[in-house]
Amino acid sequence: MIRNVTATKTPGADFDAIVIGGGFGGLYAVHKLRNDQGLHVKAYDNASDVGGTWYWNRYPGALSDTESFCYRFSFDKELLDQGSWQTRYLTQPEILEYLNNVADRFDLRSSYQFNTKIVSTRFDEATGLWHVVTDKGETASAKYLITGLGLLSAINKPTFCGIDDYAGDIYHTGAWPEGVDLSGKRVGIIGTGSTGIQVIIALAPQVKHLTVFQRSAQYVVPIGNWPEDTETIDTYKANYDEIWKQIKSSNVAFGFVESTVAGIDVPEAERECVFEEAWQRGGGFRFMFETFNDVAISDEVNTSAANFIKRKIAKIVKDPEIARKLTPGDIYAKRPLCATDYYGVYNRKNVSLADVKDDPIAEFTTRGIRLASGIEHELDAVIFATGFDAVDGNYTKIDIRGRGGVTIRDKWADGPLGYLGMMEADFPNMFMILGPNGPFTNLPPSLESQVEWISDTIATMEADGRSTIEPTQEAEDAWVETCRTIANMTLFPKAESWIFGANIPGKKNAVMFYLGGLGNYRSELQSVRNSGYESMIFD
Ligand code: N01
Repeated sequence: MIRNVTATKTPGADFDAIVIGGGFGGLYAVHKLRNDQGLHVKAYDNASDVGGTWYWNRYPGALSDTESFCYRFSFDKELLDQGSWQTRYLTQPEILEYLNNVADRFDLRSSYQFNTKIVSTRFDEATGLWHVVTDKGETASAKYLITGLGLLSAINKPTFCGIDDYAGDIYHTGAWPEGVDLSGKRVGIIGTGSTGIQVIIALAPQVKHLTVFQRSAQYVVPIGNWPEDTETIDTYKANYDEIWKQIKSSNVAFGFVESTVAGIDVPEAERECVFEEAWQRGGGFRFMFETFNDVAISDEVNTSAANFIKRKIAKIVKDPEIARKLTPGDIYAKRPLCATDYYGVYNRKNVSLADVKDDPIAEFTTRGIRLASGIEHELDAVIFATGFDAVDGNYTKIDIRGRGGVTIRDKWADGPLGYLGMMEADFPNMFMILGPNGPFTNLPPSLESQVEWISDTIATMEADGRSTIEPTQEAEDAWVETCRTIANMTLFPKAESWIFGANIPGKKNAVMFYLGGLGNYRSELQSVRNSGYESMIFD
């Protein structure tokens, strides 16, 4: 339903709610608050249209690694029935088209002001309102502030000596311009995470020469991106009630049943068979979580999985020296990667691998990149696939001030920490979608859960005539401690990755996620609601 809203319900405010962000989270928040609840909502996005992450990440090969049937919203049966796709995974243009359709279907664009950055937001204790200021100097006020700034959207672009003297083109995958043609060029790529491996696979057949600057070798399993026919898609549609029920009660929410078998109880030879089947089925999360329930918990089972992948690398990559460089030395505990024949790319004559852990990048020259050993790679273009300042990167760019003028930057000086991944003590009526200490999953079902909880909470406040809500500091500290305890039961903290902020020089390492799974997370949200929000302070 699309509702026409004419006036604010909040005296003295321009709007009832301000939403920042036009990705999955922001769009759903506008829909829930405006169309379902009849609130007067204003939304902003820096981009020229909807899409969020999928608006900016238009790099060659961009693909979701969540299967097509569940990389979408679940809240609208008709929208689910309209869904269509070609292959097991959605490409970036397909996801962007999907989000555009969602925006059309629910008339969401009419609430948005695009090409507009929010530069500051301030909570006024006297009026109980949030005030935002845009980069154009406009101001607006509202009772509720909902931030859908993106978990992985503030780009990380490391600086290198001499970069300004480089005569070629430089691109970052997270801000990819339209109309780039790299065919026939000598291209360098820095970074081999989920993004880098997709770009490498897509560009290798197009460019004259591709030089991969790899700092950490990666465990990559096949993605299994085969075509999906109408019959298969119809079967998903016919079973969506059970599918979404399962997803929302699962851990990683990737649309498969996670293993309940402990690998530690299974002989090594049998583990090998299970890993081989998973390798054939494809999917990074499937390989880590559908095989055994302790790949990311038990050192021994993790080593089995890692050794299995290492043996695959040795088999696939023809040059033993390149295979050696591609073989990871650390544990298998980053967000799992998957792609189509990643290691096979290195058998191509036009692809070379520079191990910049052994021989670091010393500087950019006018012609390319020089390594510490003195080797210079001449390049027409360099791609930074160097990832994101995850979770808080976009928050700390905005001057966000809560009670007493406390800034979010100060609050997060020891790393971004929050209550239920959505709220902060001293920041009343501010709701973050995918904020710190939220679930680590396939994101659409998690952010749907959050937006629905936010919307219920706001509805309760309005029904009860409340002015403000915020968590107690004790509740927030206890939630952060829960996140820490759960994370320490896994192997994830032992690997250096963006999950704990380790990829950004100078960023404090922090437990930024709730690794207890979506099902348990949803139960936690339910119990906060059922308790009458006893962990909250109301005004
Ligand atoms: O970023 P990353 P990403 N010199 O941080 C290297 C989601 N996503 O954009 O590992 C040299 O993982 C860095 O090296 P190292 C998904 O959640 C999903 O690839 O730190 N190298 C690493 O290789 C994913 O996990 C999809 O040693 C430098 C790379 O850059 C998340 O986004 C697709 C460097 C960064 O890897 C982030 O993935 C894409 C330096 N100074 C993204 N600085 C899908 O759905 C960094 N690196 C498939």
